[in-house]
Amino acid sequence: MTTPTENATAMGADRKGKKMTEQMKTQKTILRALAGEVLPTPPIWMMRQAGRYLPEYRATRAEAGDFLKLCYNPELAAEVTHQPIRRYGFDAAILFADILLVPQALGADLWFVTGEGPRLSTIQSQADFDVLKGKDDIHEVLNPVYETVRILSETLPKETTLIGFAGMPWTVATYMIAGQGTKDQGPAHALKAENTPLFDAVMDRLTAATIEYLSMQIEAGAEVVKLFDSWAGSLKGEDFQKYALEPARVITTELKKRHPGIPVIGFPREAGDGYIGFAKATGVDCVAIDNSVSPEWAAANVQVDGCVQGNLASRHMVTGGQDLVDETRKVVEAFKNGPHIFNLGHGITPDADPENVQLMIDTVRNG
Ligand code: 1CP
Repeated sequence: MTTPTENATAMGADRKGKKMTEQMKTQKTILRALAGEVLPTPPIWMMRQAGRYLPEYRATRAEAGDFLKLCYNPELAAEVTHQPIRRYGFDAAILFADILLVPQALGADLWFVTGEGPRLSTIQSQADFDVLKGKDDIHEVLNPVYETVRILSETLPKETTLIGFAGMPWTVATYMIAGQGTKDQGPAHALKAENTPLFDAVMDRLTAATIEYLSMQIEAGAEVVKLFDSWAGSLKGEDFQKYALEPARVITTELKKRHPGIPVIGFPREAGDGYIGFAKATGVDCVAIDNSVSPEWAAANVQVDGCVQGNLASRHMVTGGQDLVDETRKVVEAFKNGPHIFNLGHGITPDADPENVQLMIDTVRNG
């Protein structure tokens, strides 16, 4: 028996009944899903697909010296971006870089402590911010990233979509204010409450820098951009509107003005009810969903407005087995009547088994 979706696709129409053009049919699958097409098999990629769970990544990172040197070495950064494509044939490659390169380009000190994570100089006062304000040319530091994008746009397989990305102002600000990752983003919430003008100035500086950074990635060849707001979930009520939704709207609007047609994926992680209406309010083409909400809920409340991405729990990449297969099928099933890009709900962790990734892909593609 064919589903209504398969029927519609077979008849050459998308779910809104529009006739599909030849060009649409030959486009890359990720771009088709982002344009609102319902595909019989969802395209798939995985957050942090280039990373420590892969032995070939660990080898290239060792060759580069350390993580930051890898980010700023275009040949090696392109190599690790290719690795999961070569191994698994994902439908998209995500530029290898980090959201914390932007603070560094703005003049913050940045280093990584092995086994612990990122460390940065902090912003506690106007004087700390003024040091950064003096640094206007972010591209000086970020040029190697654009070079990585150029290499990738020339060397990726023709069916693979190249995704650029940046951290969203709130998420990046949480690291810049605290000087490290925090469980509850306490220092950023404190600065927001105690010195709102300074906090707002940091957010505005980051919003402007993010637009310039993503714009350069697009010019260099990124075909889609993703906005990572990993800590959006700790913004409640009006704060969510002001510091998650509004920056996403401003950044998306400006990018689309400069680069008409560029698809944007928004990821306000753990937004809960904040996911509802997010695409309409911001203009993003796709909302990435974490696994704190069920795929059935997301289909009913978010996918009604367009493409969604997600949302298998990343722990299945560690635990594997029948559970992985069952849960993968559930995600595919829940989203099958609308545009969907299969992904995890958050990044794959370093303790994941590469064979489980293959099992997930086989399940998505072969049922
Ligand atoms: O030791 C190592 O090799 C470093 C591990 C690592 C990797 C592989 C870090 C440090 N960053 C990255 C790459 C990375 N980071 C990518 C590349 C592309 C891919 O997905 O394959 C991307 C998109 C990111 C984005 C990123 N960095 C986010 C947003 C997404 C998310 O996971 O929520 C965040 C919050 C960061 C900060 C960061 N960078 C690295 C670490 C360990 C962290 C998190 C620190 C914390 O837990 O607070």
